[in-house]
Amino acid sequence: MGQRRGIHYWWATFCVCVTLCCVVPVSAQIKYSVPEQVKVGSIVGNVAKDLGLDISSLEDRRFRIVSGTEDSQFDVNQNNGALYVRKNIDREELCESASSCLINLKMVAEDPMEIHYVAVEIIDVNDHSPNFEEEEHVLEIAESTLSGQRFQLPTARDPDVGTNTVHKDTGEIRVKGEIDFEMVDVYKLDVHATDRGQPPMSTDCRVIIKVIDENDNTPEIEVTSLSKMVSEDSKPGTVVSLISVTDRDAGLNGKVTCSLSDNVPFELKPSFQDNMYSLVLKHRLDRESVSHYDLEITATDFGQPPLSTFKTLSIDVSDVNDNNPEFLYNPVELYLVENNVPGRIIFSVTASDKDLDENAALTYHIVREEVANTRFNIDLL
Ligand SMILES: [Ca+2]
Ligand SMILES: [Ca+2]
Ligand SMILES: [Ca+2]
Ligand SMILES: [Ca+2]
Repeated sequence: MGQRRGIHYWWATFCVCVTLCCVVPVSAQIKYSVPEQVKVGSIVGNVAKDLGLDISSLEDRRFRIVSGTEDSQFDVNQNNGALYVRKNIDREELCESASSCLINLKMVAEDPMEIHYVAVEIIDVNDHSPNFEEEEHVLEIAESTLSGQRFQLPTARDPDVGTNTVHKDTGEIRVKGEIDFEMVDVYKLDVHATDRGQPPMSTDCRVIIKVIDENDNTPEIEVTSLSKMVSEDSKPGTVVSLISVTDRDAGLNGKVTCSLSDNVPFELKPSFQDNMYSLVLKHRLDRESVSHYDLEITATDFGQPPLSTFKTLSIDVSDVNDNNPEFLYNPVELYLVENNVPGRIIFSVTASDKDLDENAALTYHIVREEVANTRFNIDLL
């Protein structure tokens, strides 16, 4: 039993000795900060002094940085213990978009061996301006777009961090008034993206907003000339009216076709000029049949859905003396009793005329009397 306790004691002592022999002093971490792009050779801090090392023995103890590659941004001066910038520091290259950029350095001194960890925080400098994905951005919006509607702009990126960059979610264009293709069909804006660095940096992006036409205008009919009175003996082909149609929309939305009401002796003929029509007589007229026409002209665009407008032209047919008077009874045969006193009305005849006004005003004459020495006279009643 006593021998067994002795073995345990020996083993415990051995373990403690081994552990103590492997212990290397490790200091609490020291942290420096340095801005990126600082001049090569700049002193970050006196690391030997801050670690409490004897500066005169640094060279003998081969005090050095052991972490990282040979390409390290930092080195230590063994003569004075200063940690200095060995090559240009680019925070964006080292840490990309990380908000905090920390470089950990492992430093050793030999005889006796000491290990120290030093952290260097790289402070961002506003050395990049925001950059748009494209120099020119084309945006197409319908002219019916309501005020307040938002459109995302191309993203501007800035590799810096914090206030030196731009927020990736910002950059919207908001409609703040009425969009009317017929007033303005294209807007050209220069959008300015600025970071909040000191000093701020900015860049521009040309934004071209193309307004897409919609069929929001009905065609308009303008009567440039009109003969309100057309003689009934006018020849077919006689121009009665000139009409122009317009539509403020573009493309098919502004292309217009014109039509005329059916069953009328008129027709619309397109002119050699765009959107001009002549209203011409198609057949001969007869005032005695139809003395007045209300012609309805319809102008319709090719939009989807199409829009139409209407106009009514009133045309009177003027009379021409193209009808002979006609007696109500012809011939008339009558019997007359003898011994009539002069002036006595013995008979009345009636004739009518389908024409109008003077063309229908009748006078009566006796044109032939076979009995000699006229005994009859005819007067208007
Ligand atoms: Ca930067
Ligand atoms: Ca920036
Ligand atoms: Ca339109
Ligand atoms: Ca239209």
